[in-house]
Amino acid sequence: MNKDINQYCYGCGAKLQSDDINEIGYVKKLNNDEMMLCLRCYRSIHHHEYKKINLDRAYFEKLINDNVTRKNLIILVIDLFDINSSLNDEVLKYFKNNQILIVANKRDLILKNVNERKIIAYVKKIAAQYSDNILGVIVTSSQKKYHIDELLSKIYEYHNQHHVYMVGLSNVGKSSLINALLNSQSINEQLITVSNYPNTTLDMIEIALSKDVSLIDMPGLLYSGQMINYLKNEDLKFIETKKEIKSRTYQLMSMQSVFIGGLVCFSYLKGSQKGFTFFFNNPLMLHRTKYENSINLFDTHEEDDLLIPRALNVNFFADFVTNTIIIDEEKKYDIIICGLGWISFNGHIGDEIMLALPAHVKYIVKEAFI
Ligand SMILES: Nc1nc2c(ncn2[C@@H]2O[C@H](COP(=O)(O)OP(=O)(O)OP(=O)(O)O)[C@@H](O)[C@H]2O)c(=O)[nH]1
Ligand SMILES: [Mg+2]
Repeated sequence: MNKDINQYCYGCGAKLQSDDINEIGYVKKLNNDEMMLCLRCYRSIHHHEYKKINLDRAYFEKLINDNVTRKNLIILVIDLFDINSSLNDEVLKYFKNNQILIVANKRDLILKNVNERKIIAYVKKIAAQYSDNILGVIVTSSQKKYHIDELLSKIYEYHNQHHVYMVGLSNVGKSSLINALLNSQSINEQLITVSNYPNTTLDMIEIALSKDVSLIDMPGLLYSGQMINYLKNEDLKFIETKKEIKSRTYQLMSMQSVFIGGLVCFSYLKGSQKGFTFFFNNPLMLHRTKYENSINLFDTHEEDDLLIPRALNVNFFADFVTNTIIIDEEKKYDIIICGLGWISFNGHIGDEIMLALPAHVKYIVKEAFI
Protein backbone atom coordinates (compact mmCIF):
# COMPACT_ATOMS: atom_id res chain seq x y z
CA MET A 1 0.00 0.00 0.00
CA ASN A 2 1.64 3.19 -1.15
CA LYS A 3 -0.76 6.04 -1.30
CA ASP A 4 0.70 9.39 -2.29
CA ILE A 5 -0.63 11.29 0.71
CA ASN A 6 -0.91 14.52 -1.20
CA GLN A 7 -3.65 13.03 -3.34
CA TYR A 8 -5.79 12.04 -0.37
CA CYS A 9 -7.63 13.99 2.30
CA TYR A 10 -5.55 13.79 5.48
CA GLY A 11 -8.76 13.99 7.56
CA CYS A 12 -10.79 11.09 6.14
CA GLY A 13 -8.53 9.34 3.61
CA ALA A 14 -10.81 10.02 0.61
CA LYS A 15 -9.17 10.48 -2.79
CA LEU A 16 -9.21 14.18 -3.61
CA GLN A 17 -11.01 15.56 -6.65
CA SER A 18 -12.16 18.99 -7.80
CA ASP A 19 -14.83 17.90 -10.30
CA ASP A 20 -17.96 17.29 -8.25
CA ILE A 21 -18.80 19.19 -5.05
CA ASN A 22 -21.37 16.52 -4.10
CA GLU A 23 -18.90 13.64 -4.23
CA ILE A 24 -16.46 12.65 -1.50
CA GLY A 25 -12.96 14.12 -1.49
CA TYR A 26 -13.97 17.44 -3.02
CA VAL A 27 -11.49 20.34 -2.89
CA LYS A 28 -11.80 23.57 -4.85
CA LYS A 29 -8.38 23.23 -6.40
CA LEU A 30 -5.98 20.31 -6.21
CA ASN A 31 -2.48 21.13 -5.07
CA ASN A 32 0.09 18.36 -5.08
CA ASP A 33 2.52 20.31 -2.93
CA GLU A 34 0.54 20.34 0.28
CA MET A 35 -1.57 18.06 2.43
CA MET A 36 -5.21 18.95 1.99
CA LEU A 37 -8.51 18.57 3.77
CA CYS A 38 -11.65 17.79 1.77
CA LEU A 39 -14.78 19.95 2.00
CA ARG A 40 -16.71 17.36 4.04
CA CYS A 41 -13.95 17.24 6.70
CA TYR A 42 -13.57 21.02 6.67
CA ARG A 43 -17.28 21.52 7.30
CA SER A 44 -17.36 18.81 9.94
CA ILE A 45 -14.42 20.31 11.87
CA HIS A 46 -15.28 24.00 11.55
CA HIS A 47 -19.08 24.03 11.32
CA HIS A 48 -20.08 20.66 12.85
CA GLU A 49 -21.96 19.98 9.65
CA TYR A 50 -22.54 16.42 8.62
CA LYS A 51 -22.73 14.98 5.17
CA LYS A 52 -24.09 11.49 5.45
CA ILE A 53 -22.11 8.75 3.78
CA ASN A 54 -22.80 5.17 4.74
CA LEU A 55 -20.04 2.83 3.69
CA ASP A 56 -21.30 -0.62 2.93
CA ARG A 57 -19.91 -3.90 4.10
CA ALA A 58 -18.67 -4.93 0.64
CA TYR A 59 -16.42 -1.85 0.58
CA PHE A 60 -14.98 -2.71 4.00
CA GLU A 61 -14.46 -6.34 3.00
CA LYS A 62 -12.62 -5.30 -0.15
CA LEU A 63 -10.26 -3.07 1.83
CA ILE A 64 -9.45 -6.00 4.10
CA ASN A 65 -9.09 -8.57 1.33
CA ASP A 66 -6.85 -6.30 -0.71
CA ASN A 67 -4.60 -5.23 2.15
CA VAL A 68 -4.62 -7.28 5.33
CA THR A 69 -2.64 -10.51 5.57
CA ARG A 70 -2.34 -12.91 8.47
CA LYS A 71 0.95 -11.25 9.44
CA ASN A 72 -0.66 -7.92 10.31
CA LEU A 73 -1.44 -7.04 13.89
CA ILE A 74 -5.09 -6.04 14.30
CA ILE A 75 -6.09 -3.53 16.93
CA LEU A 76 -9.79 -3.96 17.58
CA VAL A 77 -11.14 -0.82 19.19
CA ILE A 78 -14.33 -1.20 21.22
CA ASP A 79 -16.50 1.31 23.07
CA LEU A 80 -16.67 0.63 26.82
CA PHE A 81 -20.13 2.13 26.97
CA ASP A 82 -21.32 -0.24 24.22
CA ILE A 83 -19.20 -3.35 24.66
CA ASN A 84 -21.73 -5.84 23.42
CA SER A 85 -22.28 -4.07 20.09
CA SER A 86 -18.66 -3.31 19.40
CA LEU A 87 -17.21 -6.67 20.48
CA ASN A 88 -18.77 -9.49 18.51
CA ASP A 89 -18.44 -11.33 15.23
CA GLU A 90 -19.53 -8.28 13.19
CA VAL A 91 -15.88 -7.26 13.00
CA LEU A 92 -13.92 -10.18 14.41
CA LYS A 93 -15.08 -12.64 11.74
CA TYR A 94 -12.77 -10.93 9.22
CA PHE A 95 -9.66 -11.54 11.32
CA LYS A 96 -9.80 -15.20 12.30
CA ASN A 97 -6.13 -15.68 11.35
CA ASN A 98 -4.71 -12.52 12.88
CA GLN A 99 -3.26 -11.67 16.25
CA ILE A 100 -5.64 -9.21 17.91
CA LEU A 101 -5.06 -6.60 20.55
CA ILE A 102 -8.29 -5.23 22.02
CA VAL A 103 -8.43 -1.57 22.98
CA ALA A 104 -11.40 -0.85 25.22
CA ASN A 105 -11.78 2.90 24.70
CA LYS A 106 -13.86 5.63 26.37
CA ARG A 107 -12.90 4.64 29.92
CA ASP A 108 -13.90 8.15 30.99
CA LEU A 109 -17.59 7.26 30.49
CA ILE A 110 -17.62 4.48 33.08
CA LEU A 111 -17.63 5.22 36.82
CA LYS A 112 -14.10 5.72 38.13
CA ASN A 113 -14.55 3.24 40.96
CA VAL A 114 -15.32 0.33 38.63
CA ASN A 115 -12.38 -2.01 38.95
CA GLU A 116 -10.33 -2.12 35.76
CA ARG A 117 -9.39 -5.77 36.20
CA LYS A 118 -13.10 -6.52 36.25
CA ILE A 119 -13.58 -4.60 33.00
CA ILE A 120 -10.69 -6.48 31.38
CA ALA A 121 -12.01 -9.85 32.57
CA TYR A 122 -15.47 -9.06 31.19
CA VAL A 123 -14.06 -8.00 27.81
CA LYS A 124 -11.75 -11.05 27.62
CA LYS A 125 -14.63 -13.40 28.37
CA ILE A 126 -16.73 -11.99 25.53
CA ALA A 127 -13.79 -11.86 23.11
CA ALA A 128 -12.90 -15.49 23.79
CA GLN A 129 -16.23 -16.51 22.24
CA TYR A 130 -15.10 -15.07 18.90
CA SER A 131 -11.32 -15.44 18.67
CA ASP A 132 -8.53 -17.66 19.95
CA ASN A 133 -5.90 -15.05 19.11
CA ILE A 134 -6.47 -12.29 21.62
CA LEU A 135 -3.11 -10.92 22.76
CA GLY A 136 -4.59 -8.78 25.49
CA VAL A 137 -6.91 -5.95 26.45
CA ILE A 138 -5.88 -2.35 27.12
CA VAL A 139 -8.35 0.06 28.67
CA THR A 140 -7.93 3.58 27.24
CA SER A 141 -9.49 6.98 26.93
CA SER A 142 -8.35 8.97 23.95
CA GLN A 143 -10.21 11.93 25.39
CA LYS A 144 -8.38 11.85 28.75
CA LYS A 145 -5.10 10.58 27.21
CA TYR A 146 -5.36 7.53 29.42
CA HIS A 147 -3.05 4.55 28.76
CA ILE A 148 -1.97 5.97 25.41
CA ASP A 149 1.69 5.20 26.16
CA GLU A 150 0.76 1.63 27.12
CA LEU A 151 -0.98 1.26 23.78
CA LEU A 152 2.07 2.59 22.00
CA SER A 153 4.40 0.18 23.75
CA LYS A 154 2.12 -2.77 22.88
CA ILE A 155 2.14 -1.70 19.23
CA TYR A 156 5.94 -1.68 19.29
CA GLU A 157 5.97 -5.05 21.02
CA TYR A 158 3.66 -6.80 18.55
CA HIS A 159 3.97 -5.11 15.13
CA ASN A 160 6.50 -7.62 13.77
CA GLN A 161 7.65 -5.29 10.96
CA HIS A 162 4.21 -5.25 9.38
CA HIS A 163 1.50 -2.63 9.16
CA VAL A 164 -0.82 -2.42 12.14
CA TYR A 165 -4.54 -2.03 11.36
CA MET A 166 -6.93 -0.15 13.63
CA VAL A 167 -10.42 -1.62 13.10
CA GLY A 168 -13.82 -1.58 14.77
CA LEU A 169 -17.32 -0.23 14.50
CA SER A 170 -17.83 3.36 13.46
CA ASN A 171 -17.56 5.88 16.33
CA VAL A 172 -15.64 3.73 18.80
CA GLY A 173 -12.75 6.23 18.63
CA LYS A 174 -10.18 4.71 16.25
CA SER A 175 -9.15 8.01 14.71
CA SER A 176 -9.21 9.77 18.10
CA LEU A 177 -6.80 7.14 19.46
CA ILE A 178 -4.42 7.62 16.54
CA ASN A 179 -4.49 11.38 17.10
CA ALA A 180 -3.75 10.79 20.78
CA LEU A 181 -0.82 8.53 19.83
CA LEU A 182 0.52 11.21 17.48
CA ASN A 183 0.22 13.82 20.22
CA SER A 184 1.98 11.67 22.75
CA GLN A 185 4.84 11.14 20.30
CA SER A 186 4.90 14.84 19.41
CA ILE A 187 4.69 13.80 15.77
CA ASN A 188 3.94 16.85 13.74
CA GLU A 189 1.20 15.39 11.56
CA GLN A 190 -2.12 16.88 10.58
CA LEU A 191 -4.80 15.34 12.74
CA ILE A 192 -7.38 12.89 11.42
CA THR A 193 -10.97 14.13 11.42
CA VAL A 194 -13.13 12.79 14.27
CA SER A 195 -16.85 13.27 14.83
CA ASN A 196 -19.84 11.68 16.51
CA TYR A 197 -21.47 11.00 13.15
CA PRO A 198 -21.23 7.59 11.46
CA ASN A 199 -18.46 6.93 8.94
CA THR A 200 -16.19 9.90 9.50
CA THR A 201 -13.16 8.05 8.14
CA LEU A 202 -13.82 7.03 4.53
CA ASP A 203 -10.66 5.26 3.40
CA MET A 204 -7.46 3.88 4.88
CA ILE A 205 -5.12 6.48 6.37
CA GLU A 206 -1.51 5.46 6.87
CA ILE A 207 0.38 7.05 9.74
CA ALA A 208 4.09 6.38 10.22
CA LEU A 209 4.73 6.10 13.94
CA SER A 210 8.42 5.43 13.35
CA LYS A 211 10.52 4.22 10.45
CA ASP A 212 9.51 0.64 11.30
CA VAL A 213 5.89 1.00 12.28
CA SER A 214 2.93 2.18 10.25
CA LEU A 215 -0.49 2.38 11.70
CA ILE A 216 -3.50 2.22 9.37
CA ASP A 217 -6.74 3.91 10.41
CA MET A 218 -9.62 2.00 8.83
CA PRO A 219 -13.16 3.15 8.11
CA GLY A 220 -15.55 1.82 10.74
CA LEU A 221 -18.23 -0.76 10.20
CA LEU A 222 -21.87 0.04 10.79
CA TYR A 223 -23.83 -2.48 12.86
CA SER A 224 -27.55 -2.54 12.14
CA GLY A 225 -28.48 -3.50 15.73
CA GLN A 226 -27.31 -0.13 17.11
CA MET A 227 -29.71 2.70 17.84
CA ILE A 228 -27.59 5.23 15.92
CA ASN A 229 -28.89 3.84 12.62
CA TYR A 230 -32.45 4.84 13.45
CA LEU A 231 -31.92 8.43 14.63
CA LYS A 232 -32.30 11.66 12.72
CA ASN A 233 -29.05 13.56 12.26
CA GLU A 234 -30.19 16.36 14.54
CA ASP A 235 -30.87 13.85 17.34
CA LEU A 236 -27.42 12.24 17.35
CA LYS A 237 -26.42 14.69 20.09
CA PHE A 238 -28.62 12.73 22.51
CA ILE A 239 -26.35 9.69 22.21
CA GLU A 240 -23.02 11.49 21.93
CA THR A 241 -21.33 10.34 25.12
CA LYS A 242 -19.05 13.12 26.31
CA LYS A 243 -19.00 12.73 30.10
CA GLU A 244 -19.06 10.01 32.73
CA ILE A 245 -22.48 8.36 32.60
CA LYS A 246 -24.49 9.13 35.72
CA SER A 247 -26.57 6.13 36.71
CA ARG A 248 -30.20 6.78 37.67
CA THR A 249 -32.06 4.40 39.98
CA TYR A 250 -35.84 4.02 40.19
CA GLN A 251 -37.76 1.96 42.73
CA LEU A 252 -40.35 0.40 40.48
CA MET A 253 -43.52 -1.42 41.36
CA SER A 254 -45.06 -3.81 38.90
CA MET A 255 -47.09 -2.18 36.13
CA GLN A 256 -44.82 0.87 35.96
CA SER A 257 -42.95 2.06 32.87
CA VAL A 258 -39.90 4.22 32.27
CA PHE A 259 -39.39 5.96 28.93
CA ILE A 260 -35.79 6.45 27.83
CA GLY A 261 -36.18 9.71 25.97
CA GLY A 262 -38.74 8.75 23.35
CA LEU A 263 -36.56 5.91 22.11
CA VAL A 264 -37.46 2.96 24.33
CA CYS A 265 -40.18 2.14 26.83
CA PHE A 266 -39.15 -0.21 29.65
CA SER A 267 -42.12 -1.70 31.54
CA TYR A 268 -41.95 -3.74 34.72
CA LEU A 269 -45.01 -5.93 34.37
CA LYS A 270 -44.66 -8.52 37.11
CA GLY A 271 -42.54 -8.82 40.27
CA SER A 272 -42.13 -7.22 43.69
CA GLN A 273 -41.01 -3.61 44.17
CA LYS A 274 -37.28 -3.11 43.63
CA GLY A 275 -34.54 -0.86 42.27
CA PHE A 276 -33.70 -0.64 38.58
CA THR A 277 -30.58 1.31 37.66
CA PHE A 278 -30.52 3.01 34.27
CA PHE A 279 -27.17 3.69 32.54
CA PHE A 280 -27.99 6.01 29.66
CA ASN A 281 -26.39 9.11 28.28
CA ASN A 282 -26.96 12.09 30.59
CA PRO A 283 -28.88 14.23 28.04
CA LEU A 284 -31.49 11.47 27.62
CA MET A 285 -34.36 12.23 29.99
CA LEU A 286 -36.03 9.33 31.79
CA HIS A 287 -39.75 9.54 32.46
CA ARG A 288 -41.64 7.24 34.79
CA THR A 289 -45.34 6.55 34.34
CA LYS A 290 -47.99 3.93 34.99
CA TYR A 291 -47.91 1.17 32.39
CA GLU A 292 -51.59 1.71 31.64
CA ASN A 293 -50.82 5.36 30.69
CA SER A 294 -47.71 4.71 28.65
CA ILE A 295 -49.31 4.33 25.22
CA ASN A 296 -51.51 7.35 25.61
CA LEU A 297 -48.64 9.46 26.99
CA PHE A 298 -46.43 8.60 24.03
CA ASP A 299 -49.13 9.17 21.45
CA THR A 300 -50.36 12.48 22.85
CA HIS A 301 -46.91 14.03 23.29
CA GLU A 302 -45.74 13.56 19.73
CA GLU A 303 -45.58 17.30 19.09
CA ASP A 304 -43.89 18.54 22.28
CA ASP A 305 -40.59 17.89 24.04
CA LEU A 306 -41.71 15.48 26.77
CA LEU A 307 -40.63 12.15 25.25
CA ILE A 308 -37.80 13.02 22.88
CA PRO A 309 -35.99 12.17 20.72
CA ARG A 310 -38.05 9.74 18.67
CA ALA A 311 -36.49 7.15 16.42
CA LEU A 312 -37.13 7.36 12.69
CA ASN A 313 -40.52 5.88 11.85
CA VAL A 314 -41.64 5.66 15.48
CA ASN A 315 -44.29 8.33 15.82
CA PHE A 316 -46.83 6.30 17.77
CA PHE A 317 -46.45 3.60 20.38
CA ALA A 318 -47.81 1.04 17.92
CA ASP A 319 -44.73 1.66 15.76
CA PHE A 320 -42.50 0.05 18.42
CA VAL A 321 -41.65 -3.63 18.40
CA THR A 322 -42.44 -5.11 21.83
CA ASN A 323 -40.56 -7.94 23.51
CA THR A 324 -41.33 -9.77 26.74
CA ILE A 325 -38.49 -10.89 29.01
CA ILE A 326 -39.15 -13.44 31.74
CA ILE A 327 -36.44 -13.93 34.35
CA ASP A 328 -35.69 -17.59 35.09
CA GLU A 329 -32.64 -17.35 37.39
CA GLU A 330 -31.86 -15.44 40.60
CA LYS A 331 -28.96 -13.14 39.69
CA LYS A 332 -28.02 -9.60 38.81
CA TYR A 333 -28.98 -8.79 35.23
CA ASP A 334 -28.28 -6.16 32.61
CA ILE A 335 -30.75 -5.55 29.83
CA ILE A 336 -28.59 -3.95 27.18
CA ILE A 337 -30.00 -1.86 24.35
CA CYS A 338 -27.32 -1.80 21.67
CA GLY A 339 -25.88 1.63 21.08
CA LEU A 340 -27.93 3.23 23.84
CA GLY A 341 -27.14 1.88 27.34
CA TRP A 342 -28.41 -0.66 29.83
CA ILE A 343 -30.66 -1.31 32.82
CA SER A 344 -29.34 -3.28 35.84
CA PHE A 345 -31.43 -5.06 38.45
CA ASN A 346 -31.54 -8.04 40.79
CA GLY A 347 -33.58 -10.58 38.90
CA HIS A 348 -35.98 -12.91 40.67
CA ILE A 349 -37.58 -15.93 39.07
CA GLY A 350 -40.86 -14.91 37.43
CA ASP A 351 -40.05 -11.19 36.98
CA GLU A 352 -41.64 -10.02 33.77
CA ILE A 353 -40.45 -7.07 31.72
CA MET A 354 -41.62 -5.61 28.45
CA LEU A 355 -39.32 -3.66 26.18
CA ALA A 356 -40.76 -1.48 23.42
CA LEU A 357 -38.01 -0.67 20.88
CA PRO A 358 -37.67 0.65 17.35
CA ALA A 359 -37.58 -2.23 14.83
CA HIS A 360 -34.09 -3.72 14.21
CA VAL A 361 -32.53 -2.32 17.41
CA LYS A 362 -31.01 -5.28 19.22
CA TYR A 363 -31.29 -5.98 22.94
CA ILE A 364 -29.35 -8.47 25.05
CA VAL A 365 -30.19 -9.92 28.47
CA LYS A 366 -27.13 -11.12 30.41
CA GLU A 367 -25.38 -11.24 33.76
CA ALA A 368 -24.57 -7.75 35.06
CA PHE A 369 -21.32 -6.01 34.09
CA ILE A 370 -20.90 -3.45 36.90
N1 LIG B 1 -16.03 10.15 25.93
C1 LIG B 1 -15.15 9.79 24.99
N2 LIG B 1 -15.42 10.02 23.69
C2 LIG B 1 -14.50 9.64 22.77
C3 LIG B 1 -13.30 8.99 23.11
N3 LIG B 1 -12.63 8.71 21.97
C4 LIG B 1 -13.40 9.18 20.95
N4 LIG B 1 -14.52 9.75 21.43
C5 LIG B 1 -15.60 10.37 20.66
O1 LIG B 1 -16.23 9.38 19.87
C6 LIG B 1 -16.67 9.92 18.62
C7 LIG B 1 -16.10 9.10 17.46
O2 LIG B 1 -14.69 9.26 17.41
P1 LIG B 1 -13.86 8.90 16.11
O3 LIG B 1 -12.41 8.93 16.50
O4 LIG B 1 -14.28 9.75 14.97
O5 LIG B 1 -14.33 7.40 15.88
P2 LIG B 1 -13.93 6.37 14.71
O6 LIG B 1 -13.90 5.02 15.34
O7 LIG B 1 -12.70 6.81 14.03
O8 LIG B 1 -15.20 6.49 13.74
P3 LIG B 1 -15.29 6.20 12.14
O9 LIG B 1 -14.23 6.99 11.46
O10 LIG B 1 -16.66 6.63 11.78
O11 LIG B 1 -15.11 4.72 11.98
C8 LIG B 1 -16.22 11.39 18.62
O12 LIG B 1 -17.30 12.18 19.05
C9 LIG B 1 -15.09 11.40 19.66
O13 LIG B 1 -14.94 12.67 20.28
C10 LIG B 1 -13.04 8.75 24.50
O14 LIG B 1 -12.01 8.21 24.91
N5 LIG B 1 -14.00 9.17 25.39
MG1 LIG C 1 -12.37 7.39 12.11
